[in-house]
Amino acid sequence: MIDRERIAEHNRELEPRLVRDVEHLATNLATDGHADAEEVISALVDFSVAAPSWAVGTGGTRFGRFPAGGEPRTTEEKIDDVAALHALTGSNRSISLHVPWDDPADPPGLREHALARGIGFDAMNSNTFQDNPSTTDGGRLTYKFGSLANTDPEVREVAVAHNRYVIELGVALGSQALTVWLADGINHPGQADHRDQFERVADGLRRIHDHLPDGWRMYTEHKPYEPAFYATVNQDWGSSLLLARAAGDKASCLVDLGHHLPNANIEQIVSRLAMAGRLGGFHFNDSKYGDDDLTTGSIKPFQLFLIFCELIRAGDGRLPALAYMIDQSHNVKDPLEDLIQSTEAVAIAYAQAMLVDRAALAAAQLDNDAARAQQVLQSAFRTDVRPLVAEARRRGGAAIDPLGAYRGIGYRRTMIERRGTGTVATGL
Ligand code: RM4
Ligand code: MN
Ligand code: MN
Repeated sequence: MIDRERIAEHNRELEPRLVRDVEHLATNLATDGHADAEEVISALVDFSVAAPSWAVGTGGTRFGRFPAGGEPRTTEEKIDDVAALHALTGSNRSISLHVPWDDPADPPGLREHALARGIGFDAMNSNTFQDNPSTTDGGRLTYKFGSLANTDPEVREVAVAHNRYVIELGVALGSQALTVWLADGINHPGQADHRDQFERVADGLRRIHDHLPDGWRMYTEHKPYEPAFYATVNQDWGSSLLLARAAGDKASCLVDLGHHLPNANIEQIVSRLAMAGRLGGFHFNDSKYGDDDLTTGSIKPFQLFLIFCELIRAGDGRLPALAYMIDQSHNVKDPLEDLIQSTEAVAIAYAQAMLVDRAALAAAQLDNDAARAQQVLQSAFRTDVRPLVAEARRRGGAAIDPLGAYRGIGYRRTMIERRGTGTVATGL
């Protein structure tokens, strides 16, 4: 655990400058008719984005893996890393598990372990894209040709049963949602029938949905390609919407920012799904070409800002209560450093979107005044909101400069001493 006192110590030096920056920015915002600085800060204090258990370890590519060292060896240690992250950012209150990469032998014990560190369980993820030694065997029962879309009813049964198992595990942990991302699809034209595959998946999702307890949500996550390179069953937001509708009332769509064909207008997709009442949540990351899983906001920060504008529009001025999570894979950065930067990027986009003068924008839109509309958006996007984000962290007892504090405290060094250099924390 990262000692709060170490963080406070680190903050002391940076406080005078922060006080000046916040004052200056607050005065300017008030003069320019933007949202009140206090309003933004308090929204940020409340905000949290979940960390995925698979992102606290180094991800590999198909060409290799270069571990950071000190990676968590168990799900407990993954929780410890998220608790360290949360201590620094104040905005990562929960962890999202991936089963069977995480398959705790003692769920109540794990729940207590997390609770003691102030960490909760976000959506559960079910993995049916790899054979699972306890259910499929890579022989007769295998996900090689799909899970819920498989032509073999026995394999479909095993996939449904796995998802139901993940729900039950989630109940024991205090989670309230299941995210289903399927690798099911077609690699070669003619290999399978598009419609039959879709109908089998819809049927499987309905059966999984039937198993959801009250108060639970289920998210369908689309992705255009990989590992199926010709067609995936849940290919795009339209397919995802159809599948969520077929599954049932508790199902909605999850938008992973990397799961779109190049140049897709993701903010418009967000708007459409919200309008259809089926926007469920996000997997934040960034990409240049495909599902690159890069640091959120590192490539297209304007897109991230526009997405948050749509969210605030959907929530009529507030951020809707959806499932917000980071989904990344880091192969050259220290995973925790990347998560710190991603969390900050999400908070920045949120703060900037809050600064949009929505009344002025609506008026410009009514007048067909494109130049004025752009000015309104840019005036929010180009505001350096980092002091507000840092102030929110400070008020929550977290670090003014989380990356500096992380390095200063030497968390990675300590973990390498404790856990060694040869550990692998992720199946990616
Ligand atoms: C997929 C997708 C899922 C994630 C897996 C590990 O590409 O993004 O959300 O669970 O990767
Ligand atoms: Mn994802
Ligand atoms: Mn992905």
